[in-house]
Amino acid sequence: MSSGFLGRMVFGLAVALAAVAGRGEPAPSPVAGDASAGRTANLRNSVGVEFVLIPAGTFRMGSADGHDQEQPVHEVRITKPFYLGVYEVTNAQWKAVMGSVPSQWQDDDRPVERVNWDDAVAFCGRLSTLSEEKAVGRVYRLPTEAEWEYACRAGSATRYSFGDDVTGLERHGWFDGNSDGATHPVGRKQPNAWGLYDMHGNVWEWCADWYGAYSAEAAPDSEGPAAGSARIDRGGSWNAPAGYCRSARRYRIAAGSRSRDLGLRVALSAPGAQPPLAVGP
Ligand SMILES: [Ca+2]
Repeated sequence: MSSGFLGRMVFGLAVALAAVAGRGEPAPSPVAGDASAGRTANLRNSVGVEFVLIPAGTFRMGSADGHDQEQPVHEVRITKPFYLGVYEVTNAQWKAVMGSVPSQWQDDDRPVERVNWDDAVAFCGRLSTLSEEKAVGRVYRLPTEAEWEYACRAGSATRYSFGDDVTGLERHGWFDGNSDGATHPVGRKQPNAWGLYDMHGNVWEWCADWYGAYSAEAAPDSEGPAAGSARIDRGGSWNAPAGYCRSARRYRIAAGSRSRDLGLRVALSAPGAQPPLAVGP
């Protein structure tokens, strides 16, 4: 039951600032001396998870014409740059850290799925204890919901990171209109302006927070409510209608849910990320 979208319904920098400017989209205000030097190389860790540095900044979270859960639209400040996975965590990466693959579709380069919130947190924890990661002090975690939407928007204020026109989703993500009923290898569609792939669609992605209603004001670097009864996943999936893949769309879900359309993307606080082990393309 929990393995399908309908089942889930029941519960119902270093970024390329130049590229952002080139698309005519507003860039967030970077932390002085951090992102101002333009694009820096992505970070790639010891199991091949690649990260891009997301600059600090401010954005409008939520959507005035979306679901009630997305309102009120409110300003959120992200005060520190952080690293976010360029791709969803793949089966190969999950296996390298956890030893086996739980997914319905097990190809190395497809996103891992059928992992619940505790599994996702355990992955981050175990990844952080690998000797190569520990040696450089990297502590991995799930992104907060605010970080996730901020990174998905990549400076945009539109329904999707690429604009308001839903027809663009075909080029940017796997959803129920183009997926043929399955996950797809990560990174095959176009990235957003900050170089992140599959933020719209393919698999939903666990966030760190408890689910809670929005308020008109949010504390900087909000981590959501202190307690709750459900977690959050974001971004829609291969099994979701286009509207569920919007940047602001929230999905409230039990922490114990394992679903073949739900995976994760990993975050890393920037101070622990130095020095990079390897330089990406
Ligand atoms: Ca996704």
